[in-house]
Amino acid sequence: MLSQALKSLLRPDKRVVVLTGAGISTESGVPTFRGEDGLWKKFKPEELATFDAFISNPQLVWEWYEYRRKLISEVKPNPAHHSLVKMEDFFEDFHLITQNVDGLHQKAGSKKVIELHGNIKRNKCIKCGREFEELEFSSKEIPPKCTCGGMLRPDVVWFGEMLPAQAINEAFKVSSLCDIFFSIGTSAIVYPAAHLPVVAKQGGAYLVEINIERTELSNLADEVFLGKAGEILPEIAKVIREA
Ligand code: BV8
Ligand code: ZN
Repeated sequence: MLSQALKSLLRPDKRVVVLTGAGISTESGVPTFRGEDGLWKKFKPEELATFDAFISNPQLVWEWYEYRRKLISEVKPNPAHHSLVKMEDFFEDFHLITQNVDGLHQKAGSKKVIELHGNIKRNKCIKCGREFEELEFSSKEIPPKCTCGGMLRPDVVWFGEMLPAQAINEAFKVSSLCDIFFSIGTSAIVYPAAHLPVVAKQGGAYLVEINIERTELSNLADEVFLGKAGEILPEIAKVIREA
């Protein structure tokens, strides 16, 4: 099911970049942002995942993240995440960029992960910026307060907020230089992440998309695999092992 063109590129010396989105975690049981089982149907993520929503209703937004953190703490990586660990070991120059905040790539054993949108496990103070990995104290208040008195928020990138500069700069750099770019389980509509495959293509990369449906990116891709990441990636990892 892989084209000869892609098979001939799957060599250790090729520079590979992978971009993942919520679709790679669905088979672990994490609902996507926009699918029919999208998070919290009554709200659009764009309405809840914003600083304004948090300031106008900190309890609601904090509870939403607590609900998601609990859900994520109970799920485990799926074959798609594990295949990417094998690919990281196979290619000398491999970068994994994720839009996800669920930490499942790290849980699966991926060593180098560029987290564009932060990590749902981490919190930070909106006043002094101090970061708190897991909640180091069980404060009764919702949301909890920092030692400086400031309110804590999830350390994720909300809509309208800048992405961590180091992460997005590195992501653009490696995407512009790679030989193969895999866009996996993302609807490719959230910017600036959605621009990365375009930059890769402009840099001469072979663009591969893996998704259960076609997206805005499909027409630009050199190869589109329509199907589940948890089934397709192990196939690709198998071809690599036999290479
Ligand atoms: C920025 C963290 C500006 C939070 C996330 C108007 C007003 C304000 C901003 C904008 C605007 N118009 C445009 C923007 C920019 C905005 C944007 O792009 N909006 C979109 C909606 C148009 N972007 C931003 O605001 C970004 N910041 O631009 O800053 C700025 C500029 C200068 C100076 C100051 C500021 C910040 C974006 C980051 C937002 N945070 N997450 C949280 O998680 O709570 S984004 C959120 O969406 C998640 O990270 C998610 O990963 C991401 C992208 O969605 P996907 O991952 O693609 O998930 P989705 O559900 O959409 O798709 C899943 C896909 O998987 C589907 O295609 C499905 O078919 C597929 N799938 C399902 N199952 C499988 C599968 N594929 C394979 N196998 C399966 N089994
Ligand atoms: Zn503080």
